[in-house]
Amino acid sequence: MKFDLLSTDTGSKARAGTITTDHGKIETPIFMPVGTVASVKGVHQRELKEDINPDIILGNTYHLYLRPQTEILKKAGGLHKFMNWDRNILTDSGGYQVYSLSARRKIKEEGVKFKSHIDGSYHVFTPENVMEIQRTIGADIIMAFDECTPYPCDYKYAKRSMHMTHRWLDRCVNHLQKVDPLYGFDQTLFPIVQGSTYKDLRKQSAEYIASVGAEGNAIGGLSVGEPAEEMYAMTEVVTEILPEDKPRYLMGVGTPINILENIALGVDMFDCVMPTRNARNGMLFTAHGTINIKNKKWEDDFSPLDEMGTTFVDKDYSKAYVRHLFSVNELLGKQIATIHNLGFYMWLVREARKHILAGDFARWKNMMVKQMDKRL
Ligand code: PRF
Repeated sequence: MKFDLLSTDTGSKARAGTITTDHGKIETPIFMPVGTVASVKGVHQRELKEDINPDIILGNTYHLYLRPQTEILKKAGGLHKFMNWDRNILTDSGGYQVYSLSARRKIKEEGVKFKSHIDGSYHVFTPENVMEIQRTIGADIIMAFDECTPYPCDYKYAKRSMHMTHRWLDRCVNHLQKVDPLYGFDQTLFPIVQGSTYKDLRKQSAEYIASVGAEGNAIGGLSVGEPAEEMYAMTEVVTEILPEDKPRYLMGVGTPINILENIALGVDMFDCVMPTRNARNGMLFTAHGTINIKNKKWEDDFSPLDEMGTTFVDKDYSKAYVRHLFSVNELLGKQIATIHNLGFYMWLVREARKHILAGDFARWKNMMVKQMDKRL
């Protein structure tokens, strides 16, 4: 994997760059649509590629390990082939899903024993077997096994957990040194900074992660319920320390405003279920604020879904029509809303990139943040 830093904004720490992997180029800043179980919910791969056009999508180790199971993905020749997606894929390590989804879990130095949220069966994740599972899934970028601490989290726990995440990282690195990629293309490990909402721990964690010298680095443990200002403060501490010449990925963030604010702090990569999940509940993101399309006020509004939108659904369908689809619970409503929201998120990060390259990102960002902070 290669990262070319093309430009840093003058009025902020925002960066524009290009990541190159064996599955192509990723233009940063980037938003990665979430395809948890080998599907970006509600969107066909053809629409995803042609209409939304992301350079990379995300899959989840926790979910894919439970279903269809690693064995099936191995037989398929990896996730790219299984789901017919020939661009980049990143898999999260399960270090977050285990804590947020599993029915029960026990965290020890060796690893995490957890109970499946699907059938109640027991499983163990260790840094070593999570590397093996991700190797078999076959993503281009794989994540270290970590513990994402909850919010709030007391200092003592946060510190102990952070040190364990660092030791787990060493085990991930050691394991990967002993094996080769399975499918003939490179897989790149990203370590994850933790440290809860404590500046000194964040600093210590970022220094440790930086010392490992990975090809890219991630920031975890944020967007777990803390106030946005606290999240930004932590991002700022960490991006000051992580190497400039490697991409930085802020995990599970966030709202369109969160994304722009974190780009301004030097983050290059994002993922979040928000555009897809909220779409299925009728929440549409636009450059002028959010819309609840289920609202009666759209009943006879025959204007395009989003006049400024960049995908075909924005022009082809009216607000009244999409509101109708939601009120009669038609699948198509959710599909249209998903394409709209993902199209909007992609537009937002591409526009951010243009403004970074043009040198006026900070001014544009402040204008957009004001403009998007509305309910229509
Ligand atoms: N760790 C991992 N995945 C994650 C997170 C984390 O801390 C977060 C935190 N918002 C989202 N996804 N492994």
